[in-house]
Amino acid sequence: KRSGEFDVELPNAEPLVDDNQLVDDNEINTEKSLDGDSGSAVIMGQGFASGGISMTYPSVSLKKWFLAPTVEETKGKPGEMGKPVKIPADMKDLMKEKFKENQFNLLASDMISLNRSLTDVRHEGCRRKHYASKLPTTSIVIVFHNEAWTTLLRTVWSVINRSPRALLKEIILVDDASERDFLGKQLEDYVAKLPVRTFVLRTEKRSGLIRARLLGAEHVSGEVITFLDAHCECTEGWLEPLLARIVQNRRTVVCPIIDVISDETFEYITASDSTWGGFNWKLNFRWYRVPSREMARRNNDRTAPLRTPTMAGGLFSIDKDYFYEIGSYDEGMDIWGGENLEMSFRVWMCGGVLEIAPCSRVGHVFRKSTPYTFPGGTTEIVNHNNARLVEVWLDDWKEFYYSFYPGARKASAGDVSDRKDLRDRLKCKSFRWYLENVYPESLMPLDYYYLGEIRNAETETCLDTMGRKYNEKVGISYCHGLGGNQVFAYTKRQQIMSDDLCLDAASSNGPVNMVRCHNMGGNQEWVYDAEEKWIRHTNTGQCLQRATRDDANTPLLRPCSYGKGQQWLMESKFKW
Ligand code: LR7
Ligand code: MN
Repeated sequence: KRSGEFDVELPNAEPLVDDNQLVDDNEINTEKSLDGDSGSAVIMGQGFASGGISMTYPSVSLKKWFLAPTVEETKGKPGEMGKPVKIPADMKDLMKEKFKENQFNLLASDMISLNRSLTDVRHEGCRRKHYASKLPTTSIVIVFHNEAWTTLLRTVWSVINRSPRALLKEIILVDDASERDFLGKQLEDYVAKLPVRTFVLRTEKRSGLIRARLLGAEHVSGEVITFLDAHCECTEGWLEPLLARIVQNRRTVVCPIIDVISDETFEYITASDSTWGGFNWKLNFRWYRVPSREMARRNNDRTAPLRTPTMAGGLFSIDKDYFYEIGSYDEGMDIWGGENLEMSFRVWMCGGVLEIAPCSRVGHVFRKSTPYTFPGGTTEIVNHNNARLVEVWLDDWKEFYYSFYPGARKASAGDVSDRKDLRDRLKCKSFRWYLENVYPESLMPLDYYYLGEIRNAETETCLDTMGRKYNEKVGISYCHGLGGNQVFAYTKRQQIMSDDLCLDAASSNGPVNMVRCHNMGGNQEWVYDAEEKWIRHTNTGQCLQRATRDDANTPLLRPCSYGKGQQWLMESKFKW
C-alpha cells in the first residue's frame, strides 16, 4: 500500500449479517489510491480563466435541441434507461487512452445522451408519497476541477429534467481553476441557453472543493443550497424528499441515497437502502449496515428518513441560513477530504440532524483513483484537513486517529482557533455525546480501558496486526513503540480491537484471528486480569500466551499458568 492511500468504497451491496458490519469488501469496496502525489507547486496558469470571478446569466432564447428528448427520440442510443454502454472491440485502445483523463470511461460517457433516461429506481412506497405543497426553493451548487463535458452537462440536465421547475431557483457551476478550454467560454455560452438560470463562477486559483463550494454558496439566492458533485445523475423525484425534510426541521441536513454510476460502463446501479455513513480509525468515510435500532425507530419503513452518523459529503441539501449559522465549512481545508466528517460531527454535535432520505436517489460516478493533482501533496493535504477535523471535534478520541496512523502526527492543523470558537459559540456537545447518542456502534468505542500497545512481559514483543486483513491470525513482533499495527483498544465490551478488527478465537487452542468486530461478545470477549496480567478468553477460559519458537509470529491460547509468557502489559510507551 502506498502511504497516504485512502479508501473509497461503493455503497451498492445488500448488507451482510450483523449490526455495524462493514459492507463486504469483496462485493463492493474499491480501494481508492490517489495518484498525482506530486508535491508540486500550485497550478495557476489556466488556458482561459482570466482570473477573478466571471458570471454569465442565461438569456431566454431556447433552441429546440436543448429541450429534453423523449425516451423515444433517444431510443437506440447507448446507455438509455441507465443501461451499460458496450464499447466495440476496435475502440478499446481509444477507450483506455481516454480513461486516464478523468479516471472513468469518457468514451462511454460521450456516447450517452446528455438527457439519457433512467429507470425509476425508487422504492414502491416512495412513488405514492405526497409532500408539503409549499416546499422551499433551492439553488444547485456544483463545483468541479477539470471535469469532462458530458458528465458535467449530464449532471446539469438531470437536474433540469427531473426537478420541479418551481423549486429550482438556479444552477451554480463553480469552476475550480480548470485547465480545459471547453470549460471556459464554451461552457458559459452553453449554459446561457439552458431553460433554467445557470451561471459559472470561477475561483481565482485552485482552491479545492471546500472553498469552491463556499464561493458557490455566497451566490445562492434560493432558500436551500443543494450541493452535487460534477458527475451525477438525478433520478425522478429526487428533490422533493430532500426539501421536505428541511421544511419539517430547518436544522436537518439531508442526503439522497447515492447510487452508483459505473466508472467502466456508466451503468446506473442501485445502492443499498440499508447502509449509512460511518468512519474508521483512519477517518476514512465508510458505508456500514444500518443497525436494527435505527430500522426500528423508523418502524421498519424503508421509505422513512434515516439518521446517519456521517455523510459522504458531495450530495446534500441544507437550509441556506442554517448553513452559515452552523459554520458553513472550514476554510482552512484544502483540495479534498475531511470536510464531510467535519460537517457531520458539527451538525450532530451542535444541534442539527443528518439524514438520508431514501426516496431521493442520485447516481454518482465512483472512481478508483483521482484524476487531478493535489498541489502540495496528496497525503499532506488529506492529513492536514483531518488534523483540523480531529483537533476541533474529536476530543480524546483523536488519539485513535493519531496512534493508529502515526504518520498523521507530522501534519500541521494550522490555526484552528476560529473553529474552536465556533464550537464554543454554538455550545456544541462533546464527541462523547455524539458517540453515546448518535453513533454507539462506532468503531471508535465510547468506553475503553486502554489504547496502546499490548506487550508481553517475557519477550518484549507486542501484539501486532502485521497489517493483515480479516480472518487472518494476529501476529506478534518486536515492540517498535510507533503505534500503527501495534495499537489496540481494550474496550468496555471486553474486545481487543484494532480499527474494525477484533481478536477472536473459535476453539480452545487457538488460533487467535482478527475478525470484524460484531459487538456481541462470544468469541471476541477477553478479560484482562490486572493482577495476574492475563488476557483470558471468556468462552474457552484459556489464556493468551506469547509465541513459541515454532509458531514464531502468532500468540497462542493455552491453559492459564503463572509463567511470564502469559503476562501482558497495557501501559504504552510510545516514542512520539
Ligand atoms: O480541487 C478540487 N476542486 C474541485 O472542485 C478537487 C475536487 N473538486 C470537485 C470535483 O471536480 C468534484 O466535482 O469536487 C468534487 C468532489 O471530488 P471528487 O468527485 O473527485 O471526489 P469524491 O467523489 O471521492 O468525493 C467525495 O469525498 C469528498 C471529500 O472531500 C467530497 O466530500 C465529495 O463531495 C465526495 N463525493 C461524494 O460524496 C459522492 C459520493 C462519494 C462517496 C462515498
Ligand atoms: Mn465525485
